[in-house]
Amino acid sequence: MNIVILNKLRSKNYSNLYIMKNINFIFLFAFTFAISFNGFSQNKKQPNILFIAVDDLRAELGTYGSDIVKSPNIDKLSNSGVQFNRAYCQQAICGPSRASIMTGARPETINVIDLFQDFRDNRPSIITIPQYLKNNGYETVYTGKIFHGQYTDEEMSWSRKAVKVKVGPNVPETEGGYALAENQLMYLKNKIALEEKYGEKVIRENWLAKGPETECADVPDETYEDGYNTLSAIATLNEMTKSDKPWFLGLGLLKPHLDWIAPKKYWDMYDESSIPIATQVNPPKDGASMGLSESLEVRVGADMPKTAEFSPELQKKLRHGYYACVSYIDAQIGKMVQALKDSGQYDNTIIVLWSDHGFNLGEMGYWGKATNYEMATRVPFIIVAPGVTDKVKGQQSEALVELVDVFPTLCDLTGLQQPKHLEGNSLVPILKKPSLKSSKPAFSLFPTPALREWAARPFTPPFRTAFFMPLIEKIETKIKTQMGDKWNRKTFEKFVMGYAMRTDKYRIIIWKDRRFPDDTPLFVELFDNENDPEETVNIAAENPKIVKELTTLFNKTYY
Ligand SMILES: [Ca+2]
Repeated sequence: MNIVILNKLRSKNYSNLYIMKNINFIFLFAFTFAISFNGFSQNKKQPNILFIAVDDLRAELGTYGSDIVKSPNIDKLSNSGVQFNRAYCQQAICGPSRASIMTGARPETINVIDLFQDFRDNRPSIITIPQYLKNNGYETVYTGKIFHGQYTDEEMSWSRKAVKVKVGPNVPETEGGYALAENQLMYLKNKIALEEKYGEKVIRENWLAKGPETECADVPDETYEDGYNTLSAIATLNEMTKSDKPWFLGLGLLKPHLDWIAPKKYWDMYDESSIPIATQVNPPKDGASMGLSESLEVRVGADMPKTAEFSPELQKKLRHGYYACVSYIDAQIGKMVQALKDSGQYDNTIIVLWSDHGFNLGEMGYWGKATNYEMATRVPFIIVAPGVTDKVKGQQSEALVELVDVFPTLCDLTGLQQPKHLEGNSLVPILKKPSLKSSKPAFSLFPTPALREWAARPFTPPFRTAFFMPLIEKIETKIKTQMGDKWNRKTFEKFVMGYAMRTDKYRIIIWKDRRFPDDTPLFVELFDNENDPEETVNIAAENPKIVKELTTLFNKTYY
């Protein structure tokens, strides 16, 4: 019965996107031998770079002190290089964070502060990491998600395409990202129901059609994109090692980004009943009302409550899904690093592992990533640099560092001059001596998270009137109550920016109208992260002297 409905729905052409994806998936790779007579080179002058980007991975891993999360391969990687314990993204959402690390420039510099801006429109001639390496004799290639969405900078950053691989007959097709028929059905039914109610355009443009938020299916790793992309990255690596050219290989893993879908064997690594849930579930006391949204992105799943709180059982299930996804991508990282070792090039390859931002799994009562707080801005970050980190491998750095530091670091490690536009600092001194202190604070920003969570752009008018309307009204009421006569929807939607600065001891978040940066801030939050690591209380009002000092430091170092 279900299959009949499913086929009927399919025949209505409801899922072109996914069919297209599957065509890619089964595309037969025509194997051609490009025989190189240069032979294998073991002693290249310039090192290769394996650049592993993980989507929405928070710093909750074995090697970051978690007793719950199973991440043996990342833990091993950390023991082979230097782990940064206080690394921060520049904006806790995919597009801006990725555009920033890849260009080595801050989100405002490239004017990418939401998911719908292309840095090439704003800074057409800015140089990206792979582009710079390509211009300096590197082969540059990626699989999966390195840049966000459609802004892949195909022509300028990359010298070649990744190898497409053939997967076996035991890999099922997915629809809506789901492998199980009942989940595919739930996705299609939900999509049709929503389109009938709100119109096809609203649903498509706001990405509101989903199936369940989680899936546990007994399928091979290659059923889902990360498993496939890892195979593709390994095949590409093996092809590139036939040449003498140094290479930059980006492996962009899509999990643990929503939906929390992973093969069953990774779910089986956890006992759901013993997974702890968040205990600090309140927004910061006296915190900014525009600082937290209402978990809209997670709520969009077909099986999720649209306005109600999440029960403890649901929270355990969601965490279970997130952790299964972490173990799934961890296994892909293990395969990739093993393939690098098998290729004979491990000793001449820099490995960078990073995530574009963290994620709140119920902490502060919030499920999502769009904040200026510690949990969402802090990221796991590990560098293995042969010849540099060998003597200090396994050490961990407590220095404050930023993803914008990656570009200058890679320049130093490859012996290339740093392009002039770079806004970060090389981390090579810290890689050589991980006990070094920070030389600067770390900066993150986010425009009015409460009113922009979804894609970091102002909610579109149809989105406001679709099923999230009651939550959006709740958010606006909170902001109006706190901000009084400063409230103006247009201002808060379009122009308010939260600037976060993390120092050794504090996090300050200065909320400003971007049009008037020299005016008195609209609101200030101050957290004592040394004594209040969960950022439970805004202590700005009682500490005007510290606020003044940190504001001065911010004005001096950020601008
Ligand atoms: Ca992301």
